[in-house]
Amino acid sequence: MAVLPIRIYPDPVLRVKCRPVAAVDDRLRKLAADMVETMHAAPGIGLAAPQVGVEERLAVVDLSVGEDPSQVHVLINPEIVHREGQETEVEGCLSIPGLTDKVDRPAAVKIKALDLAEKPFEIEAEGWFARALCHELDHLDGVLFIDHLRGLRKERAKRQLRRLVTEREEVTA
Ligand code: K1U
Ligand code: ZN
Repeated sequence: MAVLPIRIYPDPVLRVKCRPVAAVDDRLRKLAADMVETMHAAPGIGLAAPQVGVEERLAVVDLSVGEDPSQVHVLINPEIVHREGQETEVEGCLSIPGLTDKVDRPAAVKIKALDLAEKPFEIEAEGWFARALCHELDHLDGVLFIDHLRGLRKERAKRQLRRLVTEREEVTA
């Protein structure tokens, strides 16, 4: 297994609508394992394939951040089939380090996906689990949490993002 480099905004791969996974083979199983290791190392509660430069519909979520193996979820070709209610919490993104803001998300969701044995399964999630799943599924469509901000929050985030991008350019120059 390996810790992969995480792509950072404004990397164009973060804006791609990812293609469905065609087959669960050794390559995909290794990618999923590497993504779990990368999420734990970050540390984070989720990670989507485009964040490691892969334009395929694969995401991992673990609210225990490596503490409880039973909470590791690998989702292949996931879809939201039901959403309910609304909650607002502050969230961040491993691809936008240094920026957090309040985001409205469904309070509960039902997700359909394939597991690593290519078997369909459903997850019913609420609270932070639902939030993490929605955040990761957004990544698969090239959507970032900043896209959910409106009004003054959006303007403030745009200013902060410009500053973060400039700071990174200075560091990498
Ligand atoms: O996809 C990502 O960028 C990962 C992101 C997921 C996420 C965060 C907050 C709300 C919804 C989804 C993160 O994991 S950011 C780091 C984080 O939230 C965290 C890190 C360590 C312990 C607990 C949380
Ligand atoms: Zn993210």
